[in-house]
Amino acid sequence: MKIYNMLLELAKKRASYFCLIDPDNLNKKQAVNIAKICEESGVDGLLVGGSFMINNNFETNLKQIKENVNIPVLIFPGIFNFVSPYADALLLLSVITSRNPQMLIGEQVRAAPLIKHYNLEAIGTAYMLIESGNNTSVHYMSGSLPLPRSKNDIAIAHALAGQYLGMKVIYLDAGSGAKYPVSDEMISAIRKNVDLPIILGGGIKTPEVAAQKARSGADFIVTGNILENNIDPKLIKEFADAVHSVKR
Ligand code: 1GP
Repeated sequence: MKIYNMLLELAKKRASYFCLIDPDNLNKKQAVNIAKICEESGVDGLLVGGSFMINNNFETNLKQIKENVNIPVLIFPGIFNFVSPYADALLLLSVITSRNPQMLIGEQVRAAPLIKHYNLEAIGTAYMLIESGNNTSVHYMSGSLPLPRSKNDIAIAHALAGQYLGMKVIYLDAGSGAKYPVSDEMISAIRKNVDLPIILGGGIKTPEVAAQKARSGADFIVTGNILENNIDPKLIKEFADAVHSVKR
């Protein structure tokens, strides 16, 4: 559990900033360029994946990214066709807010033998999909009804269930391109009740909001969309600095 232990150590000191790279629309050169800019701008780690792939370039881009950066590279699988040895670890997501058995356990069963074959570190992740004001790809592709954004009590119960089931991290996601990120109130309600590290993503558009979510109790802030269209190294650095300013 090398990467998981590293995440725990990071979370003890300060909030961390991860970038999500969706490799689908990138060629090898673009994927490497984005990954390097992230590393040089202070990003703590990369998630690679997406909820939908049209181009068959996941593994090629992942391998290129892994070979060109030193920060941890984690697979963030939408569906578990995306198991590959070219990563430091894989977030083994179960969409615990879903009642779709394929997303709760079916995909993971398909992935497990390959994870073993590659001796890949799998980090059991209680993935919670939160209503976000619009219908995002992950809502649609996972066939899951998101958890209502104002129902903190239901969110706490799900996060606790994830913890008691032995999962290693909570991932609170409003979905890529979310209109509204997960609320500060929901993050702090979960933080007060659950000991696991919290990863938070979806709809984070400014460094200020990223820092606010970290202050509310999220340990790892993830952004994806801000990397698309004209990646701005200065903005990435502002995100990293804002998130890193939140100490524990
Ligand atoms: C990762 O879904 C997020 O969990 C990424 O969201 O693309 O909206 O930043 P954005």
